Amino acid sequence: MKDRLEALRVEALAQLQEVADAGRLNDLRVHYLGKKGQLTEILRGMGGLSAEERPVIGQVANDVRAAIEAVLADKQAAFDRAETARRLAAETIDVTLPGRSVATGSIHPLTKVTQEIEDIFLGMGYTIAEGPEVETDYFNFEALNLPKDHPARDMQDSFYITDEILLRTHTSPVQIRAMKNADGATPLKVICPGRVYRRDDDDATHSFMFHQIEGLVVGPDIRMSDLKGTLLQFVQAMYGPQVQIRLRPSFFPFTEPSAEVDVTCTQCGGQGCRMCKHSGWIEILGCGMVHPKVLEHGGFDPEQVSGFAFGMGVERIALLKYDIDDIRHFYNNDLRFLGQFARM
Ligand code: 2NL
Repeated sequence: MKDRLEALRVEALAQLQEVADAGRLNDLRVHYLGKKGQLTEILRGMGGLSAEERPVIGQVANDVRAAIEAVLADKQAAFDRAETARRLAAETIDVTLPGRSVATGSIHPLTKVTQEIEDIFLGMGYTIAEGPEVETDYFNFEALNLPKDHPARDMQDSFYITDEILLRTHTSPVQIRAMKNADGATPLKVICPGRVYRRDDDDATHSFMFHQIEGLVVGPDIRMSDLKGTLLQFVQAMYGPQVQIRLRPSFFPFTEPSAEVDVTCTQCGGQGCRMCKHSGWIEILGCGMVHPKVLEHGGFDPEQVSGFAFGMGVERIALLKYDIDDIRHFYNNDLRFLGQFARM
């Protein structure tokens, strides 16, 4: 039995020397040391040994097992090292390569301009109010003193959903709601940004949907001079301290008196150029003193308080600010256009 064990040791070590890969190494491990392996096979005969022989043979079997295990472990370690080296070579990472940059979006120019206008009025103590884009005839027209036969109320000019419900044509209804919510408390200072809708054929300067920002102040002794000073503050914050304004008489059903406001041309400074059609002035908004009937609809007594209001088109302000020639650029979502407003 001892001879068989020694023969097994010689054979096993010889075979292990030849092993060239980890798979074959494992096969040999099973073949010699496994549960049904050669060593176990020989040791089955231990039962037939005498009490003196048994510890001697047991010692030899342990030596043989230890010798085979030692070579197995050496070989395994060598294969592991080789595998690690192979992977290190194959999986080399060049940490000096620049990273992949993540494509970032940018804020839409209309959003930027809206936020800029909001910030200017927030700085003057105004709050921001928003309201529904689907409105009733009452809030969109009636409360604003637009008579039943006014052209804006025509099916041709507004998007009606029913006889009484339509897409708002301006953000003024939000201001009516703001007045009602104030419940007679003054001063009320609010601006209302949002989308508005008018039935128009789209062209370079018109769109069926556009953005408006309206402002409203109500309080005791609010005057035209307050309106003019506020608008001067606004345009100088928006376009620079050198910009001047002028008011021209105009008409809106919801204000009396009413005016249109021009700024000195943002392009030429008032000298005259293509943009201001050589007049030196550019119209940017409409305004006026809130009509007494509109104050009443808002829950205020026109004998006790007065107010001013103004409204501007965000697209128009943005066209002028960035010298853009066609309003449709704002809606096409062409990244070559939008990308120009990244971090500007
Ligand atoms: C324009 C002119 C304007 C108003 C809007 C207004 C709102 C209330 C009462 C009185 Cl609740 N007025 N809004 C007043 C004057 C002009 O907009 O050309 N917008 C683009």
